[in-house]
Amino acid sequence: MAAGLVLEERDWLFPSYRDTLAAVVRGLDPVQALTLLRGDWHSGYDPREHRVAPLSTPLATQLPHAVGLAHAAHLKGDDVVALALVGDGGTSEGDFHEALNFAAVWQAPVVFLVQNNGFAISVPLAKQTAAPSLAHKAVGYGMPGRLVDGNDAAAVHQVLGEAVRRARGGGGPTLVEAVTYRIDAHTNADDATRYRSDAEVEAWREHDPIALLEAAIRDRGLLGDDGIRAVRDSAERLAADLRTRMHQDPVLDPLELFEHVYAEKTSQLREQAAQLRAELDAEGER
Ligand SMILES: Cc1ncc(C[n+]2csc(CCOP(=O)(O)OP(=O)(O)O)c2C)c(N)n1
Repeated sequence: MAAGLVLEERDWLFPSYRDTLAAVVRGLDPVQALTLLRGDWHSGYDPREHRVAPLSTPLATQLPHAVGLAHAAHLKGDDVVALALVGDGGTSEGDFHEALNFAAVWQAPVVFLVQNNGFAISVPLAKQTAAPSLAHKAVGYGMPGRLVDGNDAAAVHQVLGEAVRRARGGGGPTLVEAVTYRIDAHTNADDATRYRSDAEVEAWREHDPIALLEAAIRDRGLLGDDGIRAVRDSAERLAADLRTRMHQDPVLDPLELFEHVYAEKTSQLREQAAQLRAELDAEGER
């Protein structure tokens, strides 16, 4: 969430497939943000409108894209920053290496935020890397690395804010590792009890970021019971509205499949589209 808050309107967010909340904080309708996961469309929104790149299902592919955009902005003299999000598992991809290397060599205005939630599906971090931390990897690329408690929203906001300011001021890229924990299974096809203990999960529940944020807000006297209740109620209303709208089954034109694959359709795509149209017409006549 903090990731979506540190950017200016002109900046760009490059989310992984997981980062729908950061996209919503950038102003996207949650239904648009979740369209990809429903499988209806490659992207449920116009990336240029909100400056949110399409959610990226193949791990880490968004990182070189972010560097390319940031480098281009830098060359054009635009003070645009790109914030690129990735999971701990994504850091093992070649794209991670290429992106960080190019970013540092070009001093591109890009910030990499690794959300280290301990697991890539069933693979724990210890089987993913032998580095002392993921933030340490920054040293080898020649950029600053920052390690932050990912469950402390204010700390994440501060560290990311500094990194974004640094990038905007010409100071180049930063790698931020935010340490957190995946309380639930990866998906409903994943049985997390097969590779971790209940005790481990319970220990992390004590560090629930929402509860910690609520406590910090109360401690500072920013909100009392009524204010907290109002926030909770509005979140429940948003979730209920989202469930209702996600369950509506939109009527989709199968021929949309061929849209936006390329800026201009190739001859093969046009042929395939014509073939599908003929098949659909034949079905309709049956
Ligand atoms: C290139 C690639 N390989 C494998 C997958 C399958 N896959 C989807 S999610 C996932 C784990 C991702 O773990 P991590 O990067 O730590 O992110 P998290 O989902 O935990 O936020 C894998 C292996 C994929 N989407 N892309």
